[in-house]
Amino acid sequence: MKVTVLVGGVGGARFLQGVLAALGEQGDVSAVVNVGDDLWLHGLRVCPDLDTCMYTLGGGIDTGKGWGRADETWSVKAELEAYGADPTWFGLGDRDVATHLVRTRMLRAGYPLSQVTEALCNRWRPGVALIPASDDRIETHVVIDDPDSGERKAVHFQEWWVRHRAVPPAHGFASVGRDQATACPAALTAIAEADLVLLAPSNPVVSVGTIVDVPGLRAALAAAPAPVVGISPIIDGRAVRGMAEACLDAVGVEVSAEGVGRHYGARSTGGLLDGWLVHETDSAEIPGVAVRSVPLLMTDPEATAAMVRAAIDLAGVGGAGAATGGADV
Ligand code: FO1
Repeated sequence: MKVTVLVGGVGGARFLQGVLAALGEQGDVSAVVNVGDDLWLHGLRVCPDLDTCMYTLGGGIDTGKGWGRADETWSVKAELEAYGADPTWFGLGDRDVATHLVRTRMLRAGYPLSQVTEALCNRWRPGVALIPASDDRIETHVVIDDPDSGERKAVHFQEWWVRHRAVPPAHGFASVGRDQATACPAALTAIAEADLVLLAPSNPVVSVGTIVDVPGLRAALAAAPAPVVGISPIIDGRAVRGMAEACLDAVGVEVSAEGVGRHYGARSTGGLLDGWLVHETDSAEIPGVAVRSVPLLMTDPEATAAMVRAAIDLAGVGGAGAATGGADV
C-alpha cells in the first residue's frame, strides 16, 4: 500500500514510526515534509523538520530532545559563542554541523533540496522517502511585539520558537518566498500515486498549514484519487506537544479537535479531509468528514501503529472494501 504523509517535525517523525510499524514490509511510505522552519545559519542551510524525520527514522536522533543528533558535542557552538558570532540562541551540535555542511555544499553545487535529502538519506536509510514540500526557499516568519523594544516586527519562526520560547503572542504568520515557490514534483507525485494520504498530528498552522500553502499542494490534495485522513494534534483541548495552541490562537482557530478539523475542512467542499481521527475522549461534527474517536497518544510505535490502522480502516482502503482498489496491507 502506498501511503503519503504530510508531516512537520518531532510529532511528525514519531507518527512516521507508527506508519512504518502499521504497514510493515508491504508499506511504501513517502513523507512530504515542512520546510518552513528551515533557515540559513552561519552560512549553513539547516532543515529542522527534514533532519528530525531523517535522524528519528535512521536511529540517530537525540531521543530526549526530539531533535539533533544523539551523543552530540558542542565544540563548534562554544567556539562560535567565543567569537560572539550571532545568533547564539540556536544550537548547532558538532555531528549535526556535518549534515548542514554536506547539504550546503550540494545546494551550492546546484542540487535541489529533494536530491540533497535523498543523498543524506543514503546514509540514514529512514525507510520512508523524505520529500521536502518544496525545493524552493520558503520560510515561516512570525509577527510579534519585540519583548525588549515593544516594536511590532516579523522574526524567523526559529527566533520566535527557540529564542523567545513562543512566549510573545504571535499576531500572524507569513510564508516568506511562498509566492515564488513551487511544490516539489516528487511531492505532487507521491500525493497523486498514494492509496492513502495522511495528515500527521503536526502543528496545523506552521507544519501542515505551511505544507498545504505551498503553491500546487492544495490542488494536488484536492485531485488525489486516494482518501485523505487527518489525525488531530489537539487532545482534550490541549496540544500534545509543541506550540500548536499559540499558533491556532493567532489564526483564530478554536483549540479543539473539532476546531482544527473544521479549519482543515471537507475535501468535498474545497477543504483537505475525507476522514478525521480524534482522541477517544473527544468528538467532532464536521460536515462532509467521517470522524472517528480512537486513542491518539503516540506513547510508542505500536500505539501509533494502532492510530494508523484506524485511519486505514476509516479510509476504507487496504481491505476487501478498498475504495481505491489499493493493494492489501
Ligand atoms: N530547538 C531548541 O529549542 N533549541 C535549539 O537550540 C535548537 C537547535 C536545533 C538545531 C537543529 C535542528 O534540526 C533543530 C533544532 N531545534 C532547536 C529544534 C527546532 O527548533 C524544532 O525542531 C523545529 O523547528 C520545530 O518543530
